[in-house]
Amino acid sequence: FSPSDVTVVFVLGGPGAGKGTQCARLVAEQGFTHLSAGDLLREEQNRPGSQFGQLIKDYIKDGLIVPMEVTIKLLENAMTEALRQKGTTKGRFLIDGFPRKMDQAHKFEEAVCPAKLVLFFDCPEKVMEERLLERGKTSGRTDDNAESIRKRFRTFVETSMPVVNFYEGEGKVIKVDATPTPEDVFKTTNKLLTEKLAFPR
Ligand code: UP5
Ligand code: MG
Repeated sequence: FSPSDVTVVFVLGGPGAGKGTQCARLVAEQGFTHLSAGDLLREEQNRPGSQFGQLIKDYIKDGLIVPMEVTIKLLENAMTEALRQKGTTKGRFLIDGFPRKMDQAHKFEEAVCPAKLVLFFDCPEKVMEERLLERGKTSGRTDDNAESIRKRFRTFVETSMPVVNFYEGEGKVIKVDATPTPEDVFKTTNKLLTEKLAFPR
């Protein structure tokens, strides 16, 4: 995809920081297409005949990062499909929960499309843990339990935070405090993102 046609915003933040919640609102407000890497992986895991089903299942339960070939292909296909459905070559995408590792960031930008901005939802582990345990009562997600949550936090700190720091160095990160109410987080996010997209520097 050409960056003159396609705007990519990576949406990062720890497990339970509120990436999905905020993306849903940005779709309603700003006409982005929302692609959650985690949701795409869970869909692929359940697709009959998928050769990656068991692998994805094991990685997610252990809070580990699925090999990037799988995730990047799913994202690329979903982007193509979204544009096809809209009958256009131009679009704006929120890529939620990806890249989670430095090599994924490089590979995606090289093979698919460079990222314009990174939204980073900053949230203390204590708050994220409470949210995930609460959601775990009804979510059915195999990783919303105390043990998997601990592993997810660890992967985030050790492997995914360096990605945020890298883009910070590139001046591309919009950092938002994710602890207020969803409504207040959204107001801040929407304002900062609109400004940055209009005036990139
Ligand atoms: N909530 C949200 N905002 C709130 C607020 N401001 N105040 C109070 N409550 C708030 O929110 C989580 C919960 O908190 C919800 O109940 C919500 O109502 C509440 P959500 O918006 O779902 O947060 P999000 O950041 O999206 O949390 P999620 O659990 O989806 O984050 P993860 O990053 O852990 O999950 P993801 O689906 O992205 O990845 C899952 C796994 O897939 C990874 O661990 C990994 O194994 C695998 N994966 C890869 O391997 N590669 C990838 O590229 C992506 C994923
Ligand atoms: Mg999510």
